[in-house]
Amino acid sequence: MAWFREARFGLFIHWGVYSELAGRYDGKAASGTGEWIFQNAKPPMSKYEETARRFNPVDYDPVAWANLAKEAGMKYVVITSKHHDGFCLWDSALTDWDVSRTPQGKDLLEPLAAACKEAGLRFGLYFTIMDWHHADYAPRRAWNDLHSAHGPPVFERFVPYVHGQMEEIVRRYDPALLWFDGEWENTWTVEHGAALESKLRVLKPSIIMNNRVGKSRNDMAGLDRPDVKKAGDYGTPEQEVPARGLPGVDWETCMTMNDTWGYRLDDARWKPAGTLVRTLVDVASKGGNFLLNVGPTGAGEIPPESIARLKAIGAWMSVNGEAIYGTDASPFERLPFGRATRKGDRTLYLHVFERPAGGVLKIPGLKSAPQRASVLGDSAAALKSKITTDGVVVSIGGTGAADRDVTVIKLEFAAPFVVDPTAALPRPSADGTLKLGTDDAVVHDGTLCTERFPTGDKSPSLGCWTNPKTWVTFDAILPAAGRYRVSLDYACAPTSAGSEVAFELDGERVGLPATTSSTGAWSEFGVLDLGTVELRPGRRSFGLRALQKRGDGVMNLRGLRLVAVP
Ligand code: FHN
Repeated sequence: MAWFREARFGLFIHWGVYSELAGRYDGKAASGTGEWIFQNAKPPMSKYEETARRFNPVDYDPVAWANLAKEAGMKYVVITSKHHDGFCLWDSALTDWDVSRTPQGKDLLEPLAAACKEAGLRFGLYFTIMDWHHADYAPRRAWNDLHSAHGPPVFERFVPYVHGQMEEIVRRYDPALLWFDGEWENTWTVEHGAALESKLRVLKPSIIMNNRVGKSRNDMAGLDRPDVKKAGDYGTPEQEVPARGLPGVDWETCMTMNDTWGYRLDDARWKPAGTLVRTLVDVASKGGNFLLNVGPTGAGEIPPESIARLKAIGAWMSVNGEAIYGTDASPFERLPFGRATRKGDRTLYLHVFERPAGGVLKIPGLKSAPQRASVLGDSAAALKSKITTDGVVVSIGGTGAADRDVTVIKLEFAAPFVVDPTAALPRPSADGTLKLGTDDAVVHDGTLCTERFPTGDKSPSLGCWTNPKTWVTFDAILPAAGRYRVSLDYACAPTSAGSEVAFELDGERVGLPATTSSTGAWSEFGVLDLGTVELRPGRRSFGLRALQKRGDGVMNLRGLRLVAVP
């Protein structure tokens, strides 16, 4: 895993005949992501197959793709050799549902493998188990009209097809990594995964495989399931950064730049480049890799919006890459200004998201004085730092880096640094009030979005709580025992009034569930009383779970407030 851990950042490419459809079928926009169009628009497979005759990537420039990944600071590339529609980007001896049906009839993987090698990038292949095209894949899609004469699918005839195709692509392209997917339907079993994994380990012992070769991921989140033996080499959280990383295992968050993996002409919901830089930093600070996706068009063009973002990330990485590559997770549970990464125990990188007023950065919990402090990109100039009873402070004002998305401060130590990881966890104020805001929240089993009402407001709220399985915790330090009244600062539109939430203390439910009422709108906030709790001193964890969602969302949550009561 050494190169993978060093790399930290890679390019995901979703490309296939669906890219030619660009999210539209029969003159209408289909729902969902571009690469799922066969499942969502449900064309007969015989019609869908015609797309291959139009898939003519005249603008495909694999050298430019590899160079773009390199310029972005990425160290590996993973391309879809075959997605769920079963279409192969290479000329497979085991099917003709492949590049041989396209106007050019050319292998599309080989030139990219060569270009990556030339650019010094590791080459990886995505491969799906689920195959909507194959006659023996089960369950067969009812609108696949090609196999009526074939009789019902026999999955055990499909398994050798997977093995055969894997052998083809591993022997032909010698990939460093295999990115499995589509393993979640019941027909693919733990045993199928284990057999494929061991075969591949013999074929190429150094190959890295993700956990989706077997059945050990938890839901779509990609976390390892405790009840199933671990499969593959690393976990695959998708479209999310696990709140505390995945301690003890290697992992990689894969993410789109807009809302689709495969190209959709109408998807303009691009994340700003600065957000993507912060996500990369967030992932690295939790010890993971970031696999960022592009969906080229059927003609083979990476959308200009993706190119612009990759270049912007690359500009940041060219200055700050040393704070990402080969780093370890942050020693701090929380930092008020951003994130940290480290190299061993003598180098700390502080990723400053919020520049401190007055230019003095406080690092609560850092108990060792650095020998040297500097800003990446301007390492010649040493910054002043000193140790205080609350941690180290570094003067970063006037470093000339104020306008960057994330400024990185490097701290070097003469001896191993010492950290109190929980120093920045919230504590009650002198009047006995403990205010927990969205910055203190840890979101589990899904993602919530951050919204500000009105725009620019200092206290953001957590919204988009459409998945009732998603839940939130707040951790805090209580210096003494006490009795506290608990309430939520929340908003709820009339259509969602009546959602139920439960309050938990250290993982145990406390009191009766509370029911939301309308606060007038998602942008108007009110108070929801959760009752009174007795708290022991020390670290306490407060949880909020949705028991019932009414309408669009559970609530917009701006914070949790505990007020000491006699
Ligand atoms: O269904 C796919 C999806 O199309 C896309 O390929 C992502 C990438 O991780 N994986 C699947 C869902 O988990």
